[in-house]
Amino acid sequence: MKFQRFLSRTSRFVLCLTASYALPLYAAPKTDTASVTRAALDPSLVDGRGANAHFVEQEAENAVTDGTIIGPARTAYTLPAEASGRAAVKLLPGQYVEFTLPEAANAITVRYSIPDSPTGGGITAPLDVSVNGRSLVTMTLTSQYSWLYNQYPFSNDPNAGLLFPDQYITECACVPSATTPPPIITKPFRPNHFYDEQRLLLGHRYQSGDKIRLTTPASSNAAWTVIDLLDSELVGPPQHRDEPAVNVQRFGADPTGQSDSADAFDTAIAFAKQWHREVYLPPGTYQVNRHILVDNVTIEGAGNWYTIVKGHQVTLSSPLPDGSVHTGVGFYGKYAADGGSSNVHLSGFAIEGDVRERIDSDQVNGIGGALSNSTIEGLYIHHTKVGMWLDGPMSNLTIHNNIIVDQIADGINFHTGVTNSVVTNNFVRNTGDDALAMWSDKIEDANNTFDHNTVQTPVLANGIALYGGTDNTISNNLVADPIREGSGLQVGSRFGAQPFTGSLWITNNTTVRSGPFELNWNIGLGAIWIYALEGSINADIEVVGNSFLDNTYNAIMLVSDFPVKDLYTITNVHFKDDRVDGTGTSVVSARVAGSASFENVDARYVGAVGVNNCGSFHFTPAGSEFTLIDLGSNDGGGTTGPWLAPWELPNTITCDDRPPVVPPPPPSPWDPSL
Ligand SMILES: [Ca+2]
Repeated sequence: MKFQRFLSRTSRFVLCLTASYALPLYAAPKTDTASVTRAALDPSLVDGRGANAHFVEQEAENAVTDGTIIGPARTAYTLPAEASGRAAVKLLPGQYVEFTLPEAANAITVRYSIPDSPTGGGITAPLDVSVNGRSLVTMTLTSQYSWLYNQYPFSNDPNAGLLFPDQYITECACVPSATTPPPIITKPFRPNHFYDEQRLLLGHRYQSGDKIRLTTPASSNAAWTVIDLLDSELVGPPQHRDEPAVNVQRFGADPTGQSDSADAFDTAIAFAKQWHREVYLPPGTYQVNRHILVDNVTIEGAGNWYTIVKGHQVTLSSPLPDGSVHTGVGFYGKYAADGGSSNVHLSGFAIEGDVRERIDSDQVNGIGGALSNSTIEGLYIHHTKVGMWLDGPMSNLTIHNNIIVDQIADGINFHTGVTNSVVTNNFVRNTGDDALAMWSDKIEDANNTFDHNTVQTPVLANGIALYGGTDNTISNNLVADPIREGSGLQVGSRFGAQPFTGSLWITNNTTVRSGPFELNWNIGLGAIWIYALEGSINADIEVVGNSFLDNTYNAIMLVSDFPVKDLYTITNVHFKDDRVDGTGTSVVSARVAGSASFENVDARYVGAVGVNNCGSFHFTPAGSEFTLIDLGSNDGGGTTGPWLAPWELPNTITCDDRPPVVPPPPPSPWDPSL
């Protein structure tokens, strides 16, 4: 999403009265060693929100270890910041972390980080897995898919100088190439995307109470191994399909992964379409190093733990018409310009890509093209650029029950005229850009729903982002730990998107540890960030029933940008029945002209004055250009009093963008009397 290019390079917008950068430190929740969390929270605090996953999650920082807990800390470009719950365990060679299984399991997922190689490109290192003291297997961890550096769109070279010395950078608050003497740039510059995850079938069903120990061998070549969390799961048996389903192995597909199976897939698909049958991918690893074109076909695997479609990146001799200079494994519908695809149904397999750098013109996504009247269900998508990048116009796609992790860019993006489509019960972790996005580029996305998805630790940009569109719904999602240049939920007139029209419903979502620090603006964001950069936002936006938990800075931000602050406004946003449990600074930060209404928006543990109202920065005697409409029952507050105090209404200037941050206590059950 070419994020950084669009950010303000000016600090003029920041009218700070104080400059306290004290970053919050948070106490880890006290939990027993078998404790299951969701987004590092007691599950009761996020009940009904997010995806209903097949696995249970345990944070390493709550487990038994002789290593060192790192964090909690939220400063970008650090290992704790990118960890779930903003904390993890660092193991030196010989050290371990041990989890007690909370439920029966035969499979685990380890989220970890190990160092990069000195010149970039990654290393591999061992991790011993034992159960109840008996050695089981040694995993081979890798950092080949992690560790990016430098300015957007990043580099794998930790020793590189600035990629764009002619661009403003916040570290020196200068344009390095235009500055004398040149600023000293610390290398590696802006390291990020530290983590990766790996799945392991244990080969045996273990019971609740059994102890899974992860040990870094004393001889490990990795100077350290950071373990963030363990997911454990009882995976069902592989799903077999007999005739008449078309088995790709009949057409020469190789389940050992030794020989290329792409042509066999094509032949099987053609045969299946001719005879109106489904395609079956039996258990195995199939090497596919290009797109598989899908149209009017059903492809089913044996389950995403068993059927793995795996590719390596291929450098093309000349660019493709779509601009790609690489290709790789992916299932693609026909592009809309070629008529698009329809009636495609993909389920029950994994897509393992090999994307290690960000090249925006490359189509190296897990799923791509246009897929109307289609379903994508039960996939596990790993190490591709974007998990699912749909290029419309297209309509009626259902994306259900998928896991998308360790992406170079977005998780799922509805790009250009995607309509009447649903994204539900998906789990998205460690994307390198927006985890879930609708981008109304040229043609608006309309009548779509993102519901009951879980998003964790997008290392850049937002958990869920909407750039234009009409009558879309974001509901019942759980978004945790956005890290930089984005927030939990963004509504933005950006990236050339069509305007917001009709209504936008943002209902019953929960964000946690969101509202991060905006490095380029040097201010804190809000967990929901409404951003009028390229035009006014005046569609009906209903923000109802959401919980914004443990906000690093603000819960709600409405903002323009300094060069356009007198051009664009935000109006017609309505907050109702929302809960704000803890803000480092304010509940609302308004840095734009316009208005919003508030009804039964309750808050507690508010770290600064409830409303930071800068309006459009004219500071006239008439007050701020932004008006808060109080529809009643906006209760609670912090040490500075009620969050929406009468003296702040409707438009008292309270502009203080950098008040001291007062870290709130960890989220806890909500007091119903509020
Ligand atoms: Ca963690």
